[in-house]
This record gives sequence, C-alpha cells and structure tokens, in this order.
Amino acid sequence: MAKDGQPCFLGLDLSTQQLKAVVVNDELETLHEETVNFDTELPEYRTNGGVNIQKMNPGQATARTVMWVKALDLLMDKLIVASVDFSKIVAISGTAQQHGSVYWQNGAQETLGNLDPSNFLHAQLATSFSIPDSPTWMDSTTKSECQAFEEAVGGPEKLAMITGSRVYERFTGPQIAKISQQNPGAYRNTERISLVSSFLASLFLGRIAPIDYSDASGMNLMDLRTKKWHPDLLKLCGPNAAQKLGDPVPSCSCLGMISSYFVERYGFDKECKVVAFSGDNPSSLIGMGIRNDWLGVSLGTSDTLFLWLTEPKPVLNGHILCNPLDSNAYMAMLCFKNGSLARERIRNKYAEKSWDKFNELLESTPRGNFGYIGLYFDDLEILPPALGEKRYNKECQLLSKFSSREIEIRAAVEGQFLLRRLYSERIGFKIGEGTKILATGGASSNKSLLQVLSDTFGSPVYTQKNLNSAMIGAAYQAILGYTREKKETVSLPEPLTPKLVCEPYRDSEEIYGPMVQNLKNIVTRDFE
Ligand code: XUL
Repeated sequence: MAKDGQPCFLGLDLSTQQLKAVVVNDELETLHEETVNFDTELPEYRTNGGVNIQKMNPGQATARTVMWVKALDLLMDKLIVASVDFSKIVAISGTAQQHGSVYWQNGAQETLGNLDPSNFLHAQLATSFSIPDSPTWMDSTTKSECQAFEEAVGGPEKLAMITGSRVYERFTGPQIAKISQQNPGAYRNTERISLVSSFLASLFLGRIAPIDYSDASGMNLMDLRTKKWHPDLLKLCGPNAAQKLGDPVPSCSCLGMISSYFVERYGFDKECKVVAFSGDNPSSLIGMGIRNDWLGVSLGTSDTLFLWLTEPKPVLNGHILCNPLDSNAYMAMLCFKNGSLARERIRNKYAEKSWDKFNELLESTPRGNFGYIGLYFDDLEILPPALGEKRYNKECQLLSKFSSREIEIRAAVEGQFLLRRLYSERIGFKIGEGTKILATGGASSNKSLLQVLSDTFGSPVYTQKNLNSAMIGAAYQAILGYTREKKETVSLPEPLTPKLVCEPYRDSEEIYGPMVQNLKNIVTRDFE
C-alpha cells in the first residue's frame, strides 16, 4: 500500500500476448500488478499467442485493435478489485510492442475527447478504426514495399544511415505504404496513424498522442539525427502521411493531463500526467538500468545486446534507435541468432551433455586459447550472415578441426563473445575504462561463461534479479516525465540493483585485443 501522501505512478505494458499494469511508488517499488491475457481472457477474438494469423497467408499477423481497448477496460476493473486508489497516481506512462500500427477512422479524435464515463471504452470506440485489424510486429507481408523503401534512398546502407535500420517487413513505414496501396479507401478515411504505444497513450489522454522519438525510430521513416520524418520515405506511405502521423516528440515528455473519462469513471486526479509511451525495447533499456557506459547482454536462445551510444554508426542488420532517456544519445540492439542452442550443441558434443563438465573443460584451457577462434553458426546468423562451423588458427587460416575438446569448447565461447564485441564496437559502442556489462537471460547463471564474457570485453560483469524490464521501464518513464515537468530536482530511483559477478583479468586486453582484430579480418574476408 502507498503511504499517505506518497505519490504513485502507473506503468502499462501492451505486449504481444497481454496487457499489464504496475503501480509503483516514487522509489519504484511495486505496489500492485495486474495482467489481462488476450488468448485466455478475451477468447472472442480467437487469438493465438495474442495475434490472428491468416491460414491462407501465414505471413500476416494482426490483432483486432478493439481487443486491446477491451483489454484496458478489463485491466482497469482488475485494478479496482485490487483496491488501487487511482487518486494517488500522479503520472502514467507505458510501453508496447514496437512497429505495430493503429489506424484511427475520421472522427475518432472527436470520439476520444467526448467519451461517456458511464460506459466501457471498447463499446464507444468499436467503430473508430478504419483498419480494424492492426498489423503487429510479427507481420511480414510487405516485401514489395520494402524494396521501394531501400530504392528511395539509394540502398540498404543508406536507409540504415538515415533511419537506424535497413528495411524490415515488420517496420511501420512499409506497413503503412502497403495499406495505402492495397486499401486506398480505408487509408483516405484514416484520420491519424498511431504506433501501438502512442495508441494506448491516446486512450488515457483523450486525444491522439504523438509518437515518441524512440519508438518512431523503429519505423524506417524518421531521420535519426533530425528527428523528423524523411520526406522521400514519407512519400511512399501515401497522401498526407505527415498529417496522419503527426510530429514525433521527445521520449518521456509530458503530453498533458489524463482525460476526463478516467477522472470521472475511476477517480483519477485531473492533474494526473500522461507521459509519452514508448516501445518495449527502449523501455527495457530503461528498466534494465542500462546507462552511459553500460552494455546489456541477454544470453538466451538468441543473444541480444542493448547498448547506449553517444555517436551512432549504423551497421547492416543492427538496429539503432533514439535513446529514450537522452534525446542527444542513441541506443542499439544487436541480435545474434546462435546463442544458447549453439552453446548447448557444443556441450552435448564435447562435454557429455553436462554444464559442469563443459565449465571444467572451459576453465582447463588458457585464456586466448593459443589464438584459436571457433565460429559455430548452426542457424543462419544475422551478424555476420553466415552458416556452418568455421575454425581458425592465430594466423587466421581455416582449419578442419581443433586438437582437443577443451580447445573446441573455449574456441566456441570466445568466438561468440568476440563476435559480440566486434559488432558492438562497429556500431559505435566505446569499450573503455568505465564499461560495465549487465548479463541477463538463462545462461547468465553460468559463472564460467560470464568470466569469458568479462575477459573478452575487458569489463566487469554484473547480474540482477529477473524483472519485467519493459514494464519497470514504463513506470520509470512516468516518474521521470513527472519530475522533469515539475522541474523537481529529486534524485530518481534506479531500477538496477546489480551484483558484481566477475572482473576481467589484468592482461585480458593484451590477449583479446589482437584476437578481435583477427576476427575482424576473418569476418571481412570470409563473410562480407
Ligand atoms: C524489435 C521487435 C520486437 C517487438 C516485440 O524490433 O520487433 O522486439 O518489439 O514486442
């Protein structure tokens, strides 16, 4: 329970499969948490994993927009049952799946501003969407539009330089272009276009909320540096796209006060602020506590890196987004497909299917492994685009095998982490004195692996207890937006309570510096 007079903050998370809410105090401690699962609690929409996949066209993955509205009605009811005192909430923010889009019908803005507090939102907004099924981030039906996006600016590298990513079928720009071409009538009847994050913010705001810079950088539409829609890309989206999208705004900026609907229906304070909602990846960066000098490494089925960048250097197949905490900074996401499954296969082949044995063999070999590097791409890798097993000696010559299983194991682990370091540096991350690594995901419980991660990056490695980082990030956005708006100089709570697990050996850079250089030569020579 919130202490008397203590302000509370509401964070929402509209992810693929569910809508969640968390109420926190100003120390970011959770007071309440509620969830609405789409498949099980809204069965009338027949979703599977939160989306509707077309049998005839399996690339098409949509969700009824009104289902998300109804989920909010249900969630609010659950918060009432949990005795949440809405009058104590001073600010709201949220996070949502990136790239998905919502198409508001002409007149929707008017409807949003005049909602009847005695009735549910979904009943009043049922006909407010010109495209009733929102394309989600899982949709991949925009092949031809994608081609047009890259051609419009002179190729994939150019598009990545401008927008932070080469074109992707799930990205919102090509999705809007497809709708305007295939369904010109509905496009014409579209008053405004939202991302899923700004759509959810709109419901609280009582008017269409602007898109924040961070989520806008997942659209292949915005110029990362100027924070404006790129005119040549905007043109591909259809007539009047600029008006339909509205101008993007800084992340975590205060958008205004909560709508009278929520004040009258739920007893919110009319001064309660709505702070710009963002995408789940930017919010995760916030919630994980990644700040300048920190690198987040999630070790899962695939390994994903979250980086804080001051100067972005886009690479093909990596994503650069505007930083949600600092409009002059950037963040990057790098995804490596061959993570835990590749590590497991090596374990099964060389370490009798035992992690203990794997760790024992790993620790019995010298750091640097005599210069041997192993790259094991069981699945077509993203960074670099490569497939198969490759083994190299310290002269970068290709070998058919290594002489022992210990060498195989260390080569595989060092190869993975050196590759992550190579691409981190390429995209603009500066590994230096103050660099710290936050390891999350299943494999972050393996200390022997983390020691190699620490040595290859020459940086200490920390872990933290698992939390829903996107949702905690959303609550943090609310606190940040609120304090910035009130110009309060309170110290913000930090979501991160990291525990130091490993530190690099002193000579790690002497060993791994030259190996990264070798790997760079190998990647350029063999995979690019
Ligand atoms: C990122 C992406 C996913 C969604 C999931 O590019 O597509 O992480 O944001 O919600």
